Amino acid sequence: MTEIRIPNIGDAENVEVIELCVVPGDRVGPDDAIIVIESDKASMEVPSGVAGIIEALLVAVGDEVTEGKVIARLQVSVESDDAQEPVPTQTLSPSDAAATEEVSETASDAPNDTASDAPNDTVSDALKEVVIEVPDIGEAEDVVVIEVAVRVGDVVTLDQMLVVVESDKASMEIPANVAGEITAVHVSEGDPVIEGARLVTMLVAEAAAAPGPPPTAAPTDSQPARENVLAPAKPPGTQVEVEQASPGARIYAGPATRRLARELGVQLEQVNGSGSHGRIVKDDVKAHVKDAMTGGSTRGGSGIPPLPEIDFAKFGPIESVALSRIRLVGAENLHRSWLNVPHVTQHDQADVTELEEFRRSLKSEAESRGVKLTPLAFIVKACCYALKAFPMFNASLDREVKNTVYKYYYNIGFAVDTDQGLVVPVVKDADKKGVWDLNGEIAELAGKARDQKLGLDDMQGGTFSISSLGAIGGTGFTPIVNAPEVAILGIARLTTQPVWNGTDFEPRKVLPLSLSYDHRAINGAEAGRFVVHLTELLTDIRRLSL
Ligand code: CAO
Repeated sequence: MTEIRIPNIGDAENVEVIELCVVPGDRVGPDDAIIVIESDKASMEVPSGVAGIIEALLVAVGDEVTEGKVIARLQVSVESDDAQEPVPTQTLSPSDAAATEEVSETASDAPNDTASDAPNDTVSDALKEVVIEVPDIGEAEDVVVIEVAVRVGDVVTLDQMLVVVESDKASMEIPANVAGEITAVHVSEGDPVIEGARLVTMLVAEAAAAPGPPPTAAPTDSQPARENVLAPAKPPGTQVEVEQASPGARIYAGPATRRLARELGVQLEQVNGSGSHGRIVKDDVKAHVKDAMTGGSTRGGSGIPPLPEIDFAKFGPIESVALSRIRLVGAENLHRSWLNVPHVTQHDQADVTELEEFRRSLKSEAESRGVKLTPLAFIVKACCYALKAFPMFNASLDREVKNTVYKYYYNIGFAVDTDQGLVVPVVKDADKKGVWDLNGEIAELAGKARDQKLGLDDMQGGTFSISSLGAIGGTGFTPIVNAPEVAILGIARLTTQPVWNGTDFEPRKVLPLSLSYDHRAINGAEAGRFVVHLTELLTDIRRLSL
């Protein structure tokens, strides 16, 4: 067994985990990503380093990590040629020494580079030329320039991206660590580079060229500071997966994905990312190409006219508040589902008079157990019965929409409204649990959700979802299917209504149900039968014991 640790991530500290790419039991190769971390500038995949089987994942989404942190334990595949101690395959690392060299004290000390066309005679005493070099790139091999973002004559600001280089493992954005004018560009796209290679020469104001904030990896006593080295404002070389700036959009994609996109001539701006934060993975690039080849039959979303940009402040006072991470992720999931799944909602009402009487009769027992017994636990139980009777509701369509994948486990997700947004924890093997256990687990998961303590495992593996607005109100709504599940049950508020029993109107407790389903997987008649069956189960809960 071996441990996978966060490799050298330069000077970045407390970098957030934004994605878990594996679960315990997964078999991984040395290059397979285990997690994705993200600093304020970029995101990066942390690869396994060795082949094996993931035994335990020791971090969760949202955790903050620094170099050396153990993120997973791995059972090394003894039969694998790759079995070895993990090596930090992420080799682009920030330089301890800065990558900017001041090359001239005065105009006469112009850089000895034929590419330089710096007009030396215009260099005043107050100006200096500095060369931006490739920083320490660790053991990275085959590093090439993949983008040159500036031209001679450009005036760049501090932190403006100059050049992007890429190795076989990562891409790295090299920013200007000082403001100034580009007087020479020494590289072109496709050029191989090594540490210290000159990228651009800049003319900068002497004051600006003076060492700024100290390098974040400060030189030690045994490694005295080079006096002619400019301290980078932000250390160039923080291993990054480049967020290419394009108008209005940030693109998250790993080097391998970017390479694939380049090979296939795909513009990443046009690709829908299916990963967290809209991160684009290789499959998205392939799906995009497939879409283009087939006329866009497999995925939706393209060609939708954008909403107009409106300056709301023209009409009155406004405030712009950033969406929480949970809302951002939720918005992404809901939008994806809404665009990909043809939704239909089937409405019905269940007479839950007896169920409610039974639930009330358990009130004192619930109190003695220290719990509140709500209708939801009974509904979860009834759903499991209905799902077993109608397996296509406990299924998913495969990505190609060629097969229905039936699941013979019954994991019921339920929407929880939290301060940060909507989350959907999952009650595992709900069909094997009694109402008390279901009630307890729902309360526990809802509590964890509100305290933001849910782990990834708490939210994975759902086969069917329930969204209950019963405690809030309403007579019905259209929940959005939690794809790749194919159906979701919405619960509105139960009310007492006069129901005709053949001779009289009788007061009955009526629970509104709204089942949204993926019409590709389920037809209307099936949905109607499912809901009728569910209402029968809820109306006569003795059936739940059959
Ligand atoms: N009709 C009438 N009353 C209901 C009811 C219904 N359908 N469902 C629950 N209630 C009652 C409960 O019995 C409880 O009453 P008492 O306090 O008198 O015992 C009260 O409403 C509060 O219930 P609860 O919310 O604490 O518990 P729950 O099991 O019903 O629901 C949970 C738990 C987590 C689903 C809920 O708290 C929640 O977060 N709901 C919001 C889900 C949501 O946002 N959905 C929308 C998703 S789409 O944007």
